[in-house]
Amino acid sequence: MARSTRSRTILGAIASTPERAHQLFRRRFPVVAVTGMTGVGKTQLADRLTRRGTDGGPAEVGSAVMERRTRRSRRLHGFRFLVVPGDNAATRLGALDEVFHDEPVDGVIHVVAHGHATPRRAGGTSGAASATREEQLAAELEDWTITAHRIASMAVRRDRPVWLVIAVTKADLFADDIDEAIRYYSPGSGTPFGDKVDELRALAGGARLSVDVLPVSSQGGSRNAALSEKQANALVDALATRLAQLSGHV
Ligand SMILES: Nc1nc2c(ncn2[C@@H]2O[C@H](COP(=O)(O)OP(=O)(O)O)[C@@H](O)[C@H]2O)c(=O)[nH]1
Ligand SMILES: [Mg+2]
Repeated sequence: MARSTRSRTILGAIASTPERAHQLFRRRFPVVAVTGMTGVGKTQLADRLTRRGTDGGPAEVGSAVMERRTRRSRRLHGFRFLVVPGDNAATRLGALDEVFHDEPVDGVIHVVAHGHATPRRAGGTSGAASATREEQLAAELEDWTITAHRIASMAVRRDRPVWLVIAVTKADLFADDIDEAIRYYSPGSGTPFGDKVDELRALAGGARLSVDVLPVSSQGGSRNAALSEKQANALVDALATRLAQLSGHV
């Protein structure tokens, strides 16, 4: 009797505050936006972090809709990843609004590939698309400029700090230059990208925004790969560990 009264009370409380219950459920795991231009490797990285197998064959590069992935771990130490479409379509602007304004995320993984983004063919054309590494680096910078502004405006509105991890992926493609790649994306490096990171930190305020730059690779171990599967796994694990630290899981 007492028990049924209590459960009715709890159910009643939940029913009378459906919004709160929804929020509690939604906020169980930290929410992480995954940003970056098309072809840098956002989807594969989110799949790796959530331990989804890449189901054979090359996946469709680029996506017009937000992709949602959940990393489940023991004791609620999971994450929800929202992969923002990289193409500059109307859907992207809506997705950016959603993660940085409407329901601001806890942290951001901005994915870059040191100029190794897989070019997406323009609609209606055939044959492989091509772009030089310089063009790809310039495109990454332009994409970062847009996202950095969104992160800055979110950070200044927040009452608690926001974290940013710049994930330099496809490290298997520049395994001998990983240090150089990390430097290129780092604050205080004096590179075009580093200068933009410095601007973001100045705008957001250093205490409101933490910035990490970490190498990662979603692939490795294949024939001729410069990174072994073990090395690639270690990079993914190191990234996951850092995300857990930033989210107060450990
Ligand atoms: N060599 C290499 N290729 C990768 C890596 N991650 C993704 N790719 C490839 O890059 C292309 C784009 O990856 P995808 O995750 O779809 O990029 P997105 O458009 O940012 O979501 C695909 O052909 C992937 O197979 C990586 O770590 N190393
Ligand atoms: Mg994708």
